[in-house]
Amino acid sequence: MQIKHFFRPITFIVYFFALTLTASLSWAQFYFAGEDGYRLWLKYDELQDQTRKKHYQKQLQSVLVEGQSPTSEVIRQELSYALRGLLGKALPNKTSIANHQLIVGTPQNSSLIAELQLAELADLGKEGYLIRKQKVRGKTVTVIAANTDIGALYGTFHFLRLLQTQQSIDQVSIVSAPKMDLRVLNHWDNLDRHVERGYAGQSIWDWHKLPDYQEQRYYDYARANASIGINGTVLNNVNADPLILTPQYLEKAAALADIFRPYGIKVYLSVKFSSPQLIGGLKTSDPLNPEVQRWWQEKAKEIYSIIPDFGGFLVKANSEGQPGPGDFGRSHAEGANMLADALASHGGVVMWRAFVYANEKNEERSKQAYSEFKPLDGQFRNNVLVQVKNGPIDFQPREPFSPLFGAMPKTPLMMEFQITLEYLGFSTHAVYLGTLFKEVLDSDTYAKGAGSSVAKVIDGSLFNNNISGIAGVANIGTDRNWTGHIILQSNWYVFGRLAWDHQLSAREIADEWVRMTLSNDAEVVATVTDMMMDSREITVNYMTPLGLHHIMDEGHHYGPGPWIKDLGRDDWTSVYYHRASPSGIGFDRSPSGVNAVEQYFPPVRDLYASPETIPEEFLLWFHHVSWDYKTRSGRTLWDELVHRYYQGAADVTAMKNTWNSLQGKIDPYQFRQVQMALGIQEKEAYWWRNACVLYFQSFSKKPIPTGLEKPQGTLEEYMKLKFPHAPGQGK
Ligand code: BDP
Repeated sequence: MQIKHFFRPITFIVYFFALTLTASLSWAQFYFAGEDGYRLWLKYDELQDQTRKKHYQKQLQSVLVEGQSPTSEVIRQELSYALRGLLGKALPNKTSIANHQLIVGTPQNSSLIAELQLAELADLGKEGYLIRKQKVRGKTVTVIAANTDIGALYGTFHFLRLLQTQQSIDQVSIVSAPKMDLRVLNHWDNLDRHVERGYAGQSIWDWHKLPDYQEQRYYDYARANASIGINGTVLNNVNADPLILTPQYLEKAAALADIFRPYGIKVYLSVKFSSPQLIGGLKTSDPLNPEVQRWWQEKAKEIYSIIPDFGGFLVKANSEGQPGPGDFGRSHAEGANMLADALASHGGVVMWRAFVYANEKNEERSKQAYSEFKPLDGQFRNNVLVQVKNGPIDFQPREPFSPLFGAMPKTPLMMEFQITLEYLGFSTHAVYLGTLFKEVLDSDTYAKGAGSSVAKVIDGSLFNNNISGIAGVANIGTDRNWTGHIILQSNWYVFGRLAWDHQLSAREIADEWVRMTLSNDAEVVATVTDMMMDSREITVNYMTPLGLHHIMDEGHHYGPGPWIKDLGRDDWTSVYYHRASPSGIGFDRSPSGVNAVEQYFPPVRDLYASPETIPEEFLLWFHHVSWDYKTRSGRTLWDELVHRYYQGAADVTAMKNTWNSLQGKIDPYQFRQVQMALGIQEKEAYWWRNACVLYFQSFSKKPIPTGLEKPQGTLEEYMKLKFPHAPGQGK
């Protein structure tokens, strides 16, 4: 574990000269040492509250971690590292059993825990744990017990979280098990280390130096994931390079799998459907061709011979130019099943993506995934999960939930969220996604009547599926702070926490994260948590209020581009989605238009069908309304739209000021990083506001509502801006 960036003599010399020569330079520009963000939420700095620290010290004078497995060793290391940090002193190495105050283990590796005959363990599965005060041989101790070493590791991290967030451990009694089986990060990382839609540096996988060079970062990545219950990682981009399946790269993937195994993390790979042709020398990749099937079976055998616990494949097929079974006249089910058969005997799964749309289909884009996949329900092998993006288009700042959730009862549907902020400001906009994730997970599909939430669909409880899962497109890169922005570390964090337990609230997770990452100071916690809770709605307001969507600039998706038109495909343009005209704005997906609402169950379908009953945040997603349409605030649509854009931008200024009020209460280096990013976010929020309002005004021909300043700049100026080297572009 690397702790801080160290004082370097050269920095000192440069600083000294700078200071003497330039009297006007402010101290605040330089930080010799400070929290650079590398340690994420696992900082374990010494507790400042002395009473609490002493209290913990008394209860943790001696710790026993049972077991000899690599995972037990990880638990031992983490506990000793964390307690040394938090409590400010090393634990004694050995004490007699009678003196232990914390015992971690399983009935298999600990006779002390076996003796307790903990009945609750029966319901906790392979990953659950319990933490509680318990009499052991006549003495009350804290016990962290699980059925497996991995469960004990998760329990340990939970226990440490209690200390990090300064909760009482006097009467601790916790029983916890994950609600979903597969809790997976999807890295859109290419083998040349470019990260598609990545805004935090390069890929953390140094493929060139693997398998021999094993970076410290790989271990810290595993620790961070284990601490929030993430148990799988797809190493490479869904737009997959077929080379990933060659022996050269499999050996590298195996090295990572070896590092991750003690942390309970399985490795998965994205595969290109045409691999049999591209690297196997076959003439076809037709899933019904026996030679193709044999090729995949041999490939699976080869993978499992070096990665015995390999998780399986993630597949993007017949989507955005990727090859797939459709190229051979076969269905998605036939393609997925062929791969599933190759993996089944080894225990692997296929995560088959439902993100498909094709120009030739002549069907409105938002409807296509449903039309293509719903008829296949019941045709997939039982080790296939269909991975569905949260909304029917593409990770927009706000989308209604995808109508596929609830529509395929016989198929385990896996959620795909995007943690990286491709459409919400890259890595310079502070947008906490906890509220977005919760909004989707809590949406009621009504598939089996009221109470059929999306969360219940994907955790498998609504339809009793045999397996369940959730994926998040990672926002991780080589930036020292991992995610390009301190606040955006919280999105990795909240994804893991909700994957474990979707009933937690976005606020309590934000609160936890702030305490562990920034400070336990009451003012910091309250202020930053509030800021985070509001942040996504603010971004929706300055980017895509009232149900607008897909109006960003083309290709790189950076900044506003409502004017984008005339691309290779209509459904890549902005004008296709907002349909602004002199008479009004919005996409008529109601029964009088393309009727996308028919894909939802009643009463959602009926609610969405009319502008009068639809929740206003989806108004322009489903309806084309006139500029004079009366919104619920009493304002006309035009006035409301402009107000929202203005409100969003003004709220970023307010957020920046709020952050500034915390100076001195947060580590200066962390503070400054966020402060600088907020400065960029503010500029860009006004850019979005001005560009969009001016553009839509060219249709509405209406004045800026009284009381609001005129937008700065001209539409022409905004339209001329070009960013050929914006980061994260697809290749
Ligand atoms: C889009 C991204 C593109 C991805 C695609 C996908 O712009 O880079 O390849 O999603 O999910 O949003 O496959």
